[in-house]
Amino acid sequence: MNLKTLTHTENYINDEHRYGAHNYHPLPVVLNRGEGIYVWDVEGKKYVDFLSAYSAVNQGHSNPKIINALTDQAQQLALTSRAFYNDKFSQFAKMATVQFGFDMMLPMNTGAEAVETAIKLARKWGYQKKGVSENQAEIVVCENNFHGRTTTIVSFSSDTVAQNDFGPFTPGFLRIPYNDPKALEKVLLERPNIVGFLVEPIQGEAGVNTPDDGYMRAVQELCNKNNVLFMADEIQTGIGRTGSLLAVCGNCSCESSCEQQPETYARPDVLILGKALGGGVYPVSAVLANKQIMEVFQPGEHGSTFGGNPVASAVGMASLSVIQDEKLTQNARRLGKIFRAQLNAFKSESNVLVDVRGRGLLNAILINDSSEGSLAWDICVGLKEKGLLAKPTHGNIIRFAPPLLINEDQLQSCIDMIIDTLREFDTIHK
Ligand code: IF1
Repeated sequence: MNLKTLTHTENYINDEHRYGAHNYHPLPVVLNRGEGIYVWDVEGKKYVDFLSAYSAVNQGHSNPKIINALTDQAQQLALTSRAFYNDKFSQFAKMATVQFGFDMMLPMNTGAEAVETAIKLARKWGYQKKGVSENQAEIVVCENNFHGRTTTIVSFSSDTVAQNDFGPFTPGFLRIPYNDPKALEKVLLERPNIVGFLVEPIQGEAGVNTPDDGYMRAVQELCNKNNVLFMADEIQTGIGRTGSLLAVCGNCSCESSCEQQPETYARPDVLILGKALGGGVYPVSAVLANKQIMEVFQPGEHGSTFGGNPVASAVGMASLSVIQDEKLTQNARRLGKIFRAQLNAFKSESNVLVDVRGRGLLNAILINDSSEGSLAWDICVGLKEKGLLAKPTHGNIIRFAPPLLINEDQLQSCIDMIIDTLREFDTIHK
């Protein structure tokens, strides 16, 4: 029996391995405190969080205004279900619909629940408004999509790891290549029962796959022309992350979606939000649409115990206010340009760094290794030792997504840590 005293970290990891399901492979760090862009581990070491819980912590860890909204509301009235009205949901719905430019909002909790809501909305709209025959509705999605992990959502995944052994799968979905308006035009012309096109403005899990500037605008025009709902999944890209309030806005960094950039501005029929709508403290998601679409939902046809609860609504309002009041969208746009410029400059002298991509503070680097290789993981372990937490997606891609309130000096020290670490691996991989 090895009597070596285990560290706090090892004890927690061993317990999680023993008692927790093994559905993740976390980086070997055990966190117990978060504030702003920083998190601390159980050994007292401080890190910059460069993942932001997959863009759910845009406003920073334990943002004081959001924590106050959470605790004040929790002490007042936490949960009623929507069997009764409460005094916060209507205010949240009003704030969000005005800010994003839609008539109505249906509140849910997780992103996957909001995506499932959008799928049901599009199908019901298709039967009741478009006249599609019963059970014949089809929804188009993209190769390499990620929209959540329910059995219906993984039914249309192109990722075998996300799909394996979870069948039988939900029918009624078609996959086309991403960033390919011609492929969308073709399928819309060929298939009359299509009711919706579900797409991420930037594909996060696929490795921050950033499409051509005009893609979203082309999608909107094709969907309008063919009476199909354009459904934008902004769960990861929304709420300021890409340097616009919504990534579908393209190059605009205004505080609400607008028509300032007519050539690239795009407006979905159905907007799906999540993650940072909950300010990093509470699961809050939502589907927004205009009345002639949302009205197909009648009482008792869809819902959720926690959807639109007073705490979620208070947190949702605070989360949106912080983005606006602290100009985090504009900060993401400005600092993202600095990040990509410096990483791209380093690319020319590195044999490890192959590509840099992203928009705002949703960025990723492609590492010179196969997607089955361990180099990206090893680089993330190296970054952890330097005090920066990031994690690979799909093997050879590392996503970098700090909280949007990071300042230029903090970003510069993170860029230096990243380049120094890549240089160390450049030496090894000469
Ligand atoms: C995991 C990444 C994965 C999302 C988009 C819906 C959802 C997500 C565009 C569902 C969730 C999370 C899930 C988490 C890791 C992370 C993720 F892309 F962000 F990195 F998996 F692909 N639409 N993304 O990104 O929202 O139900 O999770 O609230 O499952 O490992 P959720």
